[in-house]
Amino acid sequence: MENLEILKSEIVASVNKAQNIKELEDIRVSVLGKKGTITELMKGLSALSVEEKKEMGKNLNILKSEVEKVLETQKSLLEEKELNAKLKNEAIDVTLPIRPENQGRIHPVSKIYEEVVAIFGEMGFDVAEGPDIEDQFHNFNALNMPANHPARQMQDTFYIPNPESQDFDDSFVVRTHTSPVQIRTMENRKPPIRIIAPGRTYRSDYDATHTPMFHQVEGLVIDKNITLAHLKGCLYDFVKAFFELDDIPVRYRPSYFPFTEPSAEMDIGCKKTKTELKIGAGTDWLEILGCGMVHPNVLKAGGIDPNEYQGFAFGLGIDRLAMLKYGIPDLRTFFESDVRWLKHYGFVPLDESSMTGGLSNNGGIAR
Ligand code: 2NM
Repeated sequence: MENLEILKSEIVASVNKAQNIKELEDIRVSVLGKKGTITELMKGLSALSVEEKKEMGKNLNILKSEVEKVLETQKSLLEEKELNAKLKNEAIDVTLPIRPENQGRIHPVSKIYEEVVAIFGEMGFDVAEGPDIEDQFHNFNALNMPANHPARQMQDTFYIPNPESQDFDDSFVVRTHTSPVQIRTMENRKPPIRIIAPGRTYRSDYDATHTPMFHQVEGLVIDKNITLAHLKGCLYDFVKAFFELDDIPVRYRPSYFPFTEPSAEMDIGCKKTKTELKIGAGTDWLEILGCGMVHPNVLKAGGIDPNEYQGFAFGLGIDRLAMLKYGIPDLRTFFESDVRWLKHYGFVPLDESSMTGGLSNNGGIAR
């Protein structure tokens, strides 16, 4: 019994002296392992008389559980010590500047998106959003595109089956434009309405200037007595701000969209040479966006009385604008996630786009 007390104090002393988990584990094995001190003593029990066996067995069990407890306590102590050391060792000072060569870049699409939002935001437009997956009412019917309209044909639109209906008219689509957001806005808000709807859009098309997913910004203004003059003034201010020019030649060509009447395409003046495109001067024209006065049928579909309210709308492709503004020749490279490409065409983060702080900064590309 006395020997066991001495043994216990020896073990406890060595356990408390252990400096790390490895040392502690060695001690555990030397005491409780297959050939450990306590294990050996337990093996020796069989040689004892029944009375001695009972007494000694009980004491050994008590010793064993006491030793286990001490080992456990010391283990969690050492683990905490090691964790704290590791945390101290691996601490990261998040306030330090990062190495420039490792700094991430803002994608040109994000940059244009921010610029367009900044410009129209300044003019008092709200940003509206809607789902990428739409029903055909919001994507087509409400936009004055009846069931047999060419743009509804299979080759342009990605359809998604409706699990609850076999009827093709009930199938969903991934939106082919952001116009359904305008319809949802008309349904949910009362005029005056002044919104832009930026976001992803999808069409089955793939070449150097078309990708199946692309980005659009569409705008919608609805109020009493809105005319084509409001449209022209608004879009003129936009292109001046966007191309960072005090003046820029613009022209409108008559066009057709099912959702506007009249409809037009807006061109800006430019000079095209074999190697360069100079915007804002010259005798050439560059198509920038589509626009028009919202068709009465569209207003009606959105729950707005066309006899009381009028509106104008416009739509532009963000990807196309990015290609133009930054001279990027192939749209497909936008979505290849190549970090070398992003390093070349991307923008330094935190160079925020604002009307007062400069839209694109440094004339554009960060190097
Ligand atoms: C364009 C061109 C012209 C347009 C119309 C509407 C709505 F929903 F208000 F009728 N949203 N977007 C529109 C008009 C879009 O994109 C080239």
